[in-house]
Amino acid sequence: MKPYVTVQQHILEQQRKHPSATGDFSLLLTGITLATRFIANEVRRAGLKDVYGDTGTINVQGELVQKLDRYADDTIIRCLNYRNMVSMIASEENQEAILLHNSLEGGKYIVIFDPLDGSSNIDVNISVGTIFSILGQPQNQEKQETDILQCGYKQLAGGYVIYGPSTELVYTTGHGVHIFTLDPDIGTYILVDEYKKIPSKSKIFSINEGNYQSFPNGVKNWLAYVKDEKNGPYSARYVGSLVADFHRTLLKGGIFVYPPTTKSPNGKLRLLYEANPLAFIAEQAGGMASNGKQRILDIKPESLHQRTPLIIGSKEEAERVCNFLREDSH
Ligand code: AHM
Ligand code: MG
Repeated sequence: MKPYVTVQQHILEQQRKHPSATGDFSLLLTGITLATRFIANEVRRAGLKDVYGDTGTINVQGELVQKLDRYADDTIIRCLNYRNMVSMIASEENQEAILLHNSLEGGKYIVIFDPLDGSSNIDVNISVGTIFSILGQPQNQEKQETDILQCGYKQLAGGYVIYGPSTELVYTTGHGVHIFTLDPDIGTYILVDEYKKIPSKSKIFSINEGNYQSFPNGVKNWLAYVKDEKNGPYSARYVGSLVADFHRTLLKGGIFVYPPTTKSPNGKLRLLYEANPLAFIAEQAGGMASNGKQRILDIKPESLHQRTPLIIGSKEEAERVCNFLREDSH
């Protein structure tokens, strides 16, 4: 019989592979999993908010009904502000990074996250997610917001939680990609898949074609390729929740593309808390992530909320999109 393994056990096991580890890192990841259990619980009740909220402002506990992204953001911050482990937190919800611990000893880690990705989908009961990226805090210097601007390849961990029909946690610390499902009755994430690999090719493409007119020619040419009978048939799948589109891509293979558009000339998705952690997972799963010109994990960030085009998924499919983009730029 397959043993049951909880996410805490798994993280401790991973940590044993690093003899110098102090346990802080495991504690930090435990803080993140705790936050996502709170958020999963709240997301599950999202449809009831208006019913219990009367005017839409007060919930059954007599508290102000918060927008779910604000709730998710506050919850993650509360769950991470423990034992001086985290120096700085940054998220999509806050313009500036939040400095938690400025002492030289405390604060070994920086955590960057998208608290509730795809939150515009909540109203229509479609999966949303939390994405997180963990970086090391440069030591022996005054901590400053620019410490966050590290290339993605320096991430210590990256992961996400998808709040779908079940709540699933996917993470990597650079030793493979591991997937857990939350058992809502016992409130614990249980390991369901270790060392997950993306199928190297798969005929699924995922892109918001409503923006077709403003795509670069390379993307238009690639779309012509996937729709050409002799190369297919390809299936089109697009949720509009990055975590959901990526999770499908991880499990079934295929390619997700968010190119530059007239409205978002640098792409729409954020480098530090959307593209980087997912790129780390994609690469660890044998896939690929690029902005069309370079590896996502090699991009040197210049600002916290910087955007990037994103081509992510099965290696063969991602390379094909990049080749079409390259051909067009000649
Ligand atoms: P948000 O940060 O405003 O929620 O936008 C991010 C979301 C992603 O989850 C998703 O991949 C993308 O926006 C969808 O964008 P579009 O509606 O332009 O297709
Ligand atoms: Mg988002």
